[in-house]
Formats: sequence, structure tokens, C-alpha cells
Amino acid sequence: MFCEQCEQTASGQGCHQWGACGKSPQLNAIQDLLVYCLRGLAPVVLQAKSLGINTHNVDVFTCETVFSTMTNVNFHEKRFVEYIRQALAYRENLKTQIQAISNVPSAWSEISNFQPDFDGSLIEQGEQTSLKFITESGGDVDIFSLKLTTIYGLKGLASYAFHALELGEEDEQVYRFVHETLVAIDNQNLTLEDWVNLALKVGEKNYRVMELLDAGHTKTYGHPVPTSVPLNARKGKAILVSGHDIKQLAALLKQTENTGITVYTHGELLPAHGYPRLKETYPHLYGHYGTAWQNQTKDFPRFPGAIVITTNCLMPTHENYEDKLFSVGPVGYPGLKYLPNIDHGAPDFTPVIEKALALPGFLEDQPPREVNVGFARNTVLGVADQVLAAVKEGKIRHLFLVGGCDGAKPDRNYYTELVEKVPSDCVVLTLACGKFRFFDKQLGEISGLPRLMDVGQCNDAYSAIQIALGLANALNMNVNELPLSLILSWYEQKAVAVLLTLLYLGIKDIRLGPTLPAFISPNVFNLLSEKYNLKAITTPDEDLAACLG
Ligand code: FSO
Ligand code: SF4
Repeated sequence: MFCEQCEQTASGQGCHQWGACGKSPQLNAIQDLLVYCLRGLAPVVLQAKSLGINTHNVDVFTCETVFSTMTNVNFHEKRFVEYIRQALAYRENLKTQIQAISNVPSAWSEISNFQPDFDGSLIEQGEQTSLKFITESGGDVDIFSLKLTTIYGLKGLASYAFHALELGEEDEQVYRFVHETLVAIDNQNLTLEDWVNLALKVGEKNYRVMELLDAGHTKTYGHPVPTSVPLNARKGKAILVSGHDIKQLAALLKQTENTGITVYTHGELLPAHGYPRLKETYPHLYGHYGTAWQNQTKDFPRFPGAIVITTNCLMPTHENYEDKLFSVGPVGYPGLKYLPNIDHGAPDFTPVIEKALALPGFLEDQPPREVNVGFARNTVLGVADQVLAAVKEGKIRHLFLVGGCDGAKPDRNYYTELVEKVPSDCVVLTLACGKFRFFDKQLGEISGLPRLMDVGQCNDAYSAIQIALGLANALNMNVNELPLSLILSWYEQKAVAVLLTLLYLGIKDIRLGPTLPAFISPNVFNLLSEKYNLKAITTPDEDLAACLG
């Protein structure tokens, strides 16, 4: 196998024997086979679109299935075999429709005629497509690097597009771009410059997708407002919801009304508490339990109720909690109970409710403890005058955006230490699961503003970007001239998509860690550092001194 799409890739060079995430070589091969089939489907979809054939269900399917190949989303080979069958069925159906209205018979390329042998080993066939993909780059390390950057960024974009769609927000141009990019992977004539441009185009389109997602969240649930979230449990039956999917959380809240069950968020769902309409409608959405995704193996066994995982990152499950764990959407694991959508894009959560009622729940109230969320763009830009006055008066010397993913590696302590060492006249904005390294620290206030502000999930990167652009606009300066430093942590492909968006927007001096992506070749990294001054993190002291210098 070969996979180097995430930060924990083996030895920082690629997983060859077994995925450090728990992905087997067999699963990797089947996932590669699915991507190959989607690449063959894409030209047919584009041709269908040009003839005015409705491809919406295929567009949605493509986003969902690309999402499912991301790190720590779906470990279930069977689901991927179903996806492959479905991709081929869509492809052949579209071909028939095209044939019916087009006078000229279409000559499809090899990839669009590819037919796996379902009686043979799909794993071997997947391995062949993986090998083909590697050799297609003709040994050019930099083009290969940019191809991987493009595909990995596209995976992140597809996952955000899937979330936006769930909330009723979509853009045909985005779907078209997804298919065009899958087609471009096959193009042997693109130069290094073309590939750089395509990778940045992924960033550009991802910006649009994140705007849609922001619109979906804020139109449906209102703009997040500062909200204090209990970190202590209260007595009673309980359900824990993890992942990013606020729509699925809302569906579960609706189905658990009047059951007496208390609902807690886990991981990236913490910011859900900031959405006023969600809190007002469902008072049994109570608190937050546990920390980041990689701590599921500690948090889940201890939780005395049922658990639902809505998106990545799913840790390979463990027998001491898998009986009470359920997955929905694109998430899966062999043996894990999966709840398919049945009605208005939501599953029937009855098995989760029954499990929660059968489990003991919390036997007593825990001592109070809380964190604050809800510092998204509307809140922060709503006090922009206050922020800017504090900056002008020198009360706020600098802003740090410390955001991104968490993970198991000990070198992620860098982010905790950095936040602890940020001088008291500086503000820290944060988003995504990396914040769990410091989210409950009491950093106090400056001029009535909290020194630690949680913008939201990684899905809310759009909001963080709007804050930066809004402040720059108010100060009449370029965003790169703001007293703001971006110190990012990455783990999987959503973070790749966000990084490409930041580069597309021309944002410079980003510090990235805990290690640089293995798929970025030295030449490609030099190119990015020359153009954008992108750099690797060093030590908290050194980086703080450089940012404040
Ligand atoms: Fe974290 Fe996982 Fe949100 Fe990622 S839970 S690591 S960038 O999936 O998506 O931040
Ligand atoms: Fe390795 Fe990451 Fe790929 Fe898993 S997703 S196989 S850990 S590179």
C-alpha cells in the first residue's frame, strides 16, 4: 500500500505496511479503486452536464464518497464495494442518457470504460490502480507532490461541500469543479505551474464551499453567540454526539425531546452550543464531554450512555465501548452499528435512545466547570471597534490564530506551550479540535474582551478568515499587515483544503506543524515558502519572538 495523506503517516514518509490510522492495505486498495472509478465517472458527468442532463444525485454521491476516503472516516470495506458498484451504475446510466440525446456516439477513454471484476480480488485490482496512479506522474516528484496536494485538498473540499449540502447550500460550479479536478488527475500534459494553479484553484473553490457552509449553519441555527458550556455532567441518562455534523446533532435532539435524556457534545461538536436556535429549541443539549478525537478510546468507555459519531475523526473502535457506539453519514467501521438516513436526511435514532435508556447514565451531578464558545465572525466583528481601539491604544499588542487539528503525537504539546507563553497583552483566537490542548485555560480578559476566543470548528475556517479580513478592512490595511500570526496544526485533508484556501487568499507567514506534509516535496515547499513565506513551526519561544519581533 501507499498512503501519505495525513500528518501521522508512518515515519513521516508514507504508510506502506499498514496505516498508522488503522487503515489496512486491503481497505487502502479498495479506497483507491473507488477514487479510480470516480475519476472514470467524472468525464461522463461533465459530458452529461454539457447536454443539460440532471446529475445532481451523482454530484452529491461523488462528494460523499470522496469524503469517505478521508483519514479516519470509514474503515468498512463493504461500504466501499457498494460505493464502487453505485459509481459504475451511475456512469453507465448517464452514458445511456447521453447516447439517447446525442447524435454523435461518445468514445469513452479507458478509465471511463473500466469494469472491475467483482468475482475477482477487488483488492488486487485496487492495488493495480494505486500503482498506475504513481507511475502516471512519470517519476516527476514535484508533479506527483502537487497531484497529491490537489487530490487531498479536493477530499477536504468534498467533505465541506457534503456538510453544506446537508444544510441546503450548494453551488453547481463547485460540483463541476470536483469532476473537472478528478478528470485533470488523468491529464499527462499539465506542467508544474499548471499543477500549482490547480492546487490553488482547489483553495479558491474551497473558500466558496466554506462560505456556503457558513451560510448553511448561520441561516439554520443563527449566528453563534458567546455561550458558556458546562464541562461537568449532570445526573441522568445520556447521549454523546461526536464529529462535526450539527444537522445530525439537531436531528438527534429532536428525536430525544421529552425522553429525559441529556445530550452532550464531544470533540468538534463543542461549538454547536453557540448556535442560539439550537440551544433555545433543545434545552436538553446540555454540555460537553471529553476532548479531541484521538482521546475517544479514553472518553468513550467512561461515558455511561450511548454515543453517535457523525463524521471524522473516528478512532478504530475498541470492544470496551463499541456496543454503545453508532455511526451515521459517511462514517463506518466493521461491526459498528450504522444508522442510514431515512427521513429528511436523518436516521431513525431509536436504537441510540434505547441504548441510552438501558445504560446507567450519570448517577450524580458533577462539580461545575465550564468553557466559553461562540466567538465566530458575527460576535468578534460585532465588537470590532472595541478590538481596534484596544489595538490602537496598545492594549492588544498582537493576535494569534492558533487553530487546526489535534492528534496523538506528543510534539503537539507545542501548541499548548505556545498558548501558555503568549504574553498577557495578546489575544488568542482558536478553532478546530487542536484547541483541546488549551481550551479550558483561564487566560483572562483585555479591555473587556476574552483573551481566548473560540471561533468554532475547522468547518468555521470561513468565519476566522472573515474576522481577519474584517479587521484588516477596518484598519484600511492588507490582511498581511495586521498584527496577527497564524499558527496552524494539521492532521487530515480538511486542513489541507483550508491551507490551500489561505494560500489562494494570499495569506503569508503561516506557521504549520507539528510536521510538514510528507506529500509536499522539498521543491514544492520551497516554492510555497518563497511565494507565501509558509514555514514549519520551530519552538514556542522562537516562534513567539519572531511573531512579536
Ligand atoms: Fe479535527 Fe479530525 Fe475538524 Fe479534522 S476531528 S482533525 S481538520 O477531522 O476536521 O478538526
Ligand atoms: Fe497512513 Fe494517514 Fe494514510 Fe492512514 S490516512 S494510511 S495514517 S497516511
